[in-house]
Amino acid sequence: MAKSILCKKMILCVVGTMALVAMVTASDMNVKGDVPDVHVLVTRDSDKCTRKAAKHDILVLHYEGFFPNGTKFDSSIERPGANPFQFQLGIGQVIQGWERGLLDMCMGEKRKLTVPASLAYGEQGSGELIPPNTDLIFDIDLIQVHDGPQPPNVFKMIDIDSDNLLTRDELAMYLARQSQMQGVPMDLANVQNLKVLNNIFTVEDKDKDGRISHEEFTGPKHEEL
Ligand SMILES: [Ca+2]
Ligand SMILES: [Ca+2]
Repeated sequence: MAKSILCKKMILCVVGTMALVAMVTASDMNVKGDVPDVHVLVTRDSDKCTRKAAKHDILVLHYEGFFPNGTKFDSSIERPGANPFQFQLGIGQVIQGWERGLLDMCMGEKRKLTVPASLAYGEQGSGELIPPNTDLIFDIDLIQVHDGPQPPNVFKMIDIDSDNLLTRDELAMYLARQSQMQGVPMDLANVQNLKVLNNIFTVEDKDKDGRISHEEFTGPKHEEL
């Protein structure tokens, strides 16, 4: 369940490498206080902070998720085997609230994240488990942090003409290539990809000029152009 529950939106999870992540600037990384829109409370300091979680690191952690009324809806500890949850930070594998709220966290540290619905599952919710427009609270126990692989520069892969702007056509072609590689039948891919395309433009084209600039793009793009 961890994977599906933590996918930002099902529609985006389908896209894999097109995962959208928040580019958190250095000024957002004041994790002892409030990261914008995610409230971060350090509930246990690390004894010896040998490593802090950074973008593209693999994080191994235990978590418990609660609704604002205190009802627990998910727990990595209570699952059979109690295996910790593992994912790569900064590539859209988890909700935005985690992407932002776990940055700079030390191995051995515990945090309580209060995530507004907009940085969790938003207006859509997630399946039958998370109702629409639900704020979520997570207790996180960060067990380990490792180096993760450098993700592909998705911006470059989409920007065929290298003008540092993504058009709808470029994104449509990219999504079609992805579907083709995954063997999705073309009819199905066309329908799915149109939804994904619209969704991505709604989120990413912040100035609504019909193109996604390098600055606007929040997926893997590396910092260099
Ligand atoms: Ca372009
Ligand atoms: Ca734009």
